[in-house]
Amino acid sequence: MLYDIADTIVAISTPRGSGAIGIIRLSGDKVLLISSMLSKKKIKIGINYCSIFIKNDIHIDDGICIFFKKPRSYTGEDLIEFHLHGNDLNLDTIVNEIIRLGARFAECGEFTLRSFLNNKIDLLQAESVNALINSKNFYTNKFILKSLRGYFSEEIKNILNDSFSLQKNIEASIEFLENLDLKKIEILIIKIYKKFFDIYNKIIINDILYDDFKIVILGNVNVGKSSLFNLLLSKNRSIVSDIPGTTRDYIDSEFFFKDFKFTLIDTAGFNNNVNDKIERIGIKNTIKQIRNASIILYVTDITKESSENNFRILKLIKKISKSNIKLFNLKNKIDLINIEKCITEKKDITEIYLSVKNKIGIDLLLDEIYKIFSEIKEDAYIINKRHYDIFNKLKANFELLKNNYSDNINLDLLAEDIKYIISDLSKLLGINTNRDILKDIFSSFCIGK
Ligand SMILES: Nc1nc2c(ncn2[C@@H]2O[C@H](COP(=O)(O)OP(=O)(O)OP(=O)(O)O)[C@@H](O)[C@H]2O)c(=O)[nH]1
Ligand SMILES: [Mg+2]
Repeated sequence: MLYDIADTIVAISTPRGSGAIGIIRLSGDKVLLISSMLSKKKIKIGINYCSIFIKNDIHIDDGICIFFKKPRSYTGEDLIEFHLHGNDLNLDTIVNEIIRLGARFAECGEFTLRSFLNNKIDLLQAESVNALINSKNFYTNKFILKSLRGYFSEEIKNILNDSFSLQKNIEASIEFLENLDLKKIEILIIKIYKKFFDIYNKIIINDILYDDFKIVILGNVNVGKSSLFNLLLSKNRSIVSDIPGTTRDYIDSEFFFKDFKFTLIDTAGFNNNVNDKIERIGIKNTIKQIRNASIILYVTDITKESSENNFRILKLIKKISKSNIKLFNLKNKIDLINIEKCITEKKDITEIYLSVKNKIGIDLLLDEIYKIFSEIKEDAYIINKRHYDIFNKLKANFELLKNNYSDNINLDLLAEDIKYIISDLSKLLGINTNRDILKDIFSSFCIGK
């Protein structure tokens, strides 16, 4: 069951703690009445200066109150925002007073849910609101904003409308064979198939863009991992020494590069004969880091490495890391054998010959990392796991639709295929979505959004 959307709801919409401004948001039929009681004045549409009074006329704050009259508000209902001083104690007290006056606490994401239920936005847009709030990467935001503004939804709606036309044509042909217009059905199938794959080729499900983007530095003891970590961060964060096994635990730090924010992680080196208990724990932690990594920098010492060992370890890393991992083999310490910096591609591994100590070849590495992002086309759409699963089902059904048409036209099969396609396109937009699924999606939002 979804919560009662007839209630008037209230929440603090700014983060907890002390702040210059704290915003309390109210939505529903009673907002005007409650706000007038709270401020002892008549609230007009737009900005109102107001004082806030609680029980027995205690004057506790001054601020502004903005009234958005339905349907021209975020939720599509009457909505009021109080912009007050950002003191948790005051804000909590005022929220309790608002509840005493007839509102209830908003559930997570309930303001956005109401916006969705009142057809202000569709589900793809609602999910983009949450993605934008939680985005960990500046570069991601312009892609998310595009979905939030409805461009992605427009493309999906367009295919959905064509799918309805196709469905109508197929059903009319099944019912009255004299209506059978194979040419028209074929044109429509080709049209929606192409439109779908145009979009499918633009979608990216990628933690590179969505999540905290983790770059993990791995390798045997003493190869120069901590030296690289410090060099990239431009500070001596990790201890460097010529004693093998200097780094025992992993160390992480924020790493800013151009428009991107990463988490850079230095790890304990592997050792072929792990006999120390702490070292074993270090390696266990390293394996955890490999699983969460988006880029792995596997560092080797060019004077000591064996290609057999490298091959074995790289294979192992690939096995336990994410499928879309970007893997580098950094062949360090070229200064010791006097060779030039260079870069080569070997299957899906990029090899870079460099010297961390002498700062040679680091530019090659940074250029490669930058490329991973800059290669993403401007017209890409970033999607989440829910969308990705639906897109893959759609892909299979579009293939079936096309095959069922070209093999030997069976109208009943085509009708079945298009029914699934319409159902999945609708799921993307949140049309006729089961309330439990909605609750599940919106429960990951924060309170007050
Ligand atoms: N000649 C040379 N020495 C380097 C280079 N990079 C690092 N070193 C040296 O290699 C030694 C080990 O460096 P670290 O950065 O501590 O290596 P590590 O991989 O973190 O080692 P552990 O934490 O023990 O696993 C230090 O003496 C570094 O100065 C390089 O490019 N050339
Ligand atoms: Mg180290």
